[in-house]
Amino acid sequence: PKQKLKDTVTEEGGTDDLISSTHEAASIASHIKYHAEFTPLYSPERFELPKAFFATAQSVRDALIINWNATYEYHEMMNVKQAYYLSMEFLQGRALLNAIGNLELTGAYSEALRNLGLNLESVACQEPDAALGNGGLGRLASCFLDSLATLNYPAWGYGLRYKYGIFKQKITRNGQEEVAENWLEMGNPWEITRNDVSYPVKFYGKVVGGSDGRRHWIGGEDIKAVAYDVPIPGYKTKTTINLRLWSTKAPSEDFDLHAFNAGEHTKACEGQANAEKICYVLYPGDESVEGKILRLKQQYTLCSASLQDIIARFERRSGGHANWKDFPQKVAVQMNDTHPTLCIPELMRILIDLKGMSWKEAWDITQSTVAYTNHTVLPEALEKWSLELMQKLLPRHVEIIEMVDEQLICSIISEHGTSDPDLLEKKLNAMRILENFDLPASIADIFVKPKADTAVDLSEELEVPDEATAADAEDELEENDTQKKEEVDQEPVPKPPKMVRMANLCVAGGHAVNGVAEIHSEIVKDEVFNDFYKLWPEKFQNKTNGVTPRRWIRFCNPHLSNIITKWIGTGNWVQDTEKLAELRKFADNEDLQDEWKAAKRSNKIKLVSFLKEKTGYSVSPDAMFDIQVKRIHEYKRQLLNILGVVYRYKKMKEISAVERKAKFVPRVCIFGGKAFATYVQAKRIVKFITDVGAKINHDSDIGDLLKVVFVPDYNVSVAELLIPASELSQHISTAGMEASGTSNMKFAMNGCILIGTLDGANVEIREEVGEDNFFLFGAKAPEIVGLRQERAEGKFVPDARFEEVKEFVRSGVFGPYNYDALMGSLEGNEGYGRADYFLVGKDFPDYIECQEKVDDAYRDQKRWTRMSILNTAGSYKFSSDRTIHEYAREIWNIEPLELP
Ligand code: T68
Repeated sequence: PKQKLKDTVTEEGGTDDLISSTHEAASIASHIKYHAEFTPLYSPERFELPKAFFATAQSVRDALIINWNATYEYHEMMNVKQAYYLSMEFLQGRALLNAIGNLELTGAYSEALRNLGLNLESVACQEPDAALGNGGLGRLASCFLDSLATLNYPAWGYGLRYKYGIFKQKITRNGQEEVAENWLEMGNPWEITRNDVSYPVKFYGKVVGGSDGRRHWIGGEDIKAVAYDVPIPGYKTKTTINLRLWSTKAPSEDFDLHAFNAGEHTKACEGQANAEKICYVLYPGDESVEGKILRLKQQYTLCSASLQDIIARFERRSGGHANWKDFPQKVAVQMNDTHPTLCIPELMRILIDLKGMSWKEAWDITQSTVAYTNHTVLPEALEKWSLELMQKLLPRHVEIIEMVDEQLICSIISEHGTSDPDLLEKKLNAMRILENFDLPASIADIFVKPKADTAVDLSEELEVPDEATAADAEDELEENDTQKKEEVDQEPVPKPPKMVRMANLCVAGGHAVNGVAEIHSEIVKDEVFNDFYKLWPEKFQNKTNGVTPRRWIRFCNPHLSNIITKWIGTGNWVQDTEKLAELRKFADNEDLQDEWKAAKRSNKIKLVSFLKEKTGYSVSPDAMFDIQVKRIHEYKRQLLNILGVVYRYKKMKEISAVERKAKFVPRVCIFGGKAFATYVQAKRIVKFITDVGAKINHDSDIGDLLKVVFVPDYNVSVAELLIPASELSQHISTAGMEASGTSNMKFAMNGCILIGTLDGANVEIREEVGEDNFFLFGAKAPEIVGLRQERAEGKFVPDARFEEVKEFVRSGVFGPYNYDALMGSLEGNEGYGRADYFLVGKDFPDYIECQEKVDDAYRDQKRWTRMSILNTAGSYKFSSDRTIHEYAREIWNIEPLELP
């Protein structure tokens, strides 16, 4: 019989919560060998690591497929309500260790590979990260899938199968350089191509009225979306849900054989190339018109293919007698940010034009089905599309959006009345979906004295767009651009372009709107969408983010996990994180403290060799590991961190070696993160950090007292190594600007202490771990507007230490690079724009004083370890299981369904 010794600590500090039987390992080994031979992707001669990874992954996939099929069949049979998470991004990372961990087969695989002369960890390292996302938003989607499966919810994810995910970041003497990463080059063992699941998707063309009274959209460009399924296993459950990713192709009849045979090879392949390029890259640069069109095509492909698939499933499960009123009782669609907003007009279009429903019926169904999550309050990040562009690409959707806009106008009027036309106009301008768009005639009439600029041009409003094709749409848009530029030369006041505000459409079209942390959801209600909140208070909710404790502690930090299991007395904190709170009672226990420190140290030692390999820098595991890893963005204030480091360095240089040792705690300051390729200021920050590192790390006066390391190509796998090894982590955004943050949760879970502002989920983390166990500094969200105002009025007097540090940077100590633009952005310097919009100067003194408190706390290792334990204990709330339960109950209205 199989002997499973659960929750056993292995010699190495163990990866196993399950020791396999010899029999199980032998059967896995032969399965791996089978795949190496009969599902070959490599030459037969050698069984080397890349091939071993593939064969191992294929053997795991077989197990996943069995569970995937069983789950699918059961859901199909039970016909329960299902949730669909639509996201342009899924940042999955590697799948192998996660899958075998969830299947409780880590021990067995480890032994099987050992018997084949290999080591599980080295095999796992062969897998490229699936990096189909930019950052927090994409990673959140992946954590949600893990929780949905683990909690047995009937749910699927829908996304796009980008050929190139996020770029690979190279750090050179110029700072960041981007290189395309072809993650599919060696094949993807986890995906299942569904050649039988594809849907037509069209663009451009025209809309005509049919004899049946319906509107018909005749497409100008047709492609098809093909399904690729990625099985998502739950932890210790059979439930295996699906992530369905769409890839785009031209319909097969699109290949022009005649042209090809006539020697016009490029022309013959044009259709194929055009269709395939839609799924080429994650977030294509959208500064050009072509880039914008491509991004909108991506968004529409996701929405259209997913909805066609969802509807086909609904119809099939209804056994050919679809009762459309039941649709919202069977389907919930969650839009991850505004990127899938087109779901709203697309569902309306399908219901009205194809299923023959009335506007009212279709609207009720759509509203009860879709919901929207907001992830940002930065005004420049709220998505808007040019109406002109959208009208060319999606003419029928624009008609529908105009109707929704009209309907919204009516709601606004009934809320505010017409007695105060100025107020009404203000509300309409702020809330309408269509921006810079005249009022429809019927509505303009209600203004007692219609103003000249709100007078109606009916012809423009109701005009049916001309037929357009892909090629002339692009030409025309560019022509219009030039025309506009010429017009600008003559006309003093150009008309602002008409835009579609996607967030407003989401709020109007969905039944729920949620923020991702309490403070963020309050800002959503009180500021960004305040007018909507007053109109529909019942729609607004909070769903504080969470992270999966499987990937983010159990599998990435087995050593600490085993200690936790031992002290709590059970391993089921991995599913029920509330149990972590029981660690509180042992926070001062010396034995636990010793074990805790040993785990941290072993993780630090692992990181030391990784850093050496990736950067060439040697760092001491005795120093405090202080980490800031996240996308490089001015509001996240990596600049505040590095200026703090520079200040520390300057102070170190001003005193004797003996004083230096007494005054400063040795630190390794680690940075990581990618800057958007066209974000110039963010790239300067990367360059600055690497220059500071190059100087300090070679300064023999300083030695191990201070090191600065920029880890290149930060991604999910790198995070899995960094987070368990960190002791202090920085979450220092300007208050009110970080919606939530999720790495803060991962760090706290792994016993890392946070230094941060009262922003995003920091607020709730601090509440849970306790004020004494969080290093708080900085201005509070409600003060920010006033502080910016003060600056603008020239009333802000910067602290002398801030002036000193900037001066030091400008003096050239960090090399020949010209830092004027970077330092200038922190001053009222006109040439550099926003005059310290992110308030680095304001928070600097408080920040460096807080960092001194960090040093003091670290000197007392007992105190520090206690703080560390209390961070893990207090992190129980931040499991994505909790978040998913809340979405399921309060937005989707779905129930778990466990396989019998
Ligand atoms: C992040 N947003 C928030 N956006 O910044 C972060 N945006 O506070 C939050 O924790 C996280 O979402 C999850 O809620 C993003 O990551 C993007 O990546 C993004 C991508 C494309 C367009 C706009």
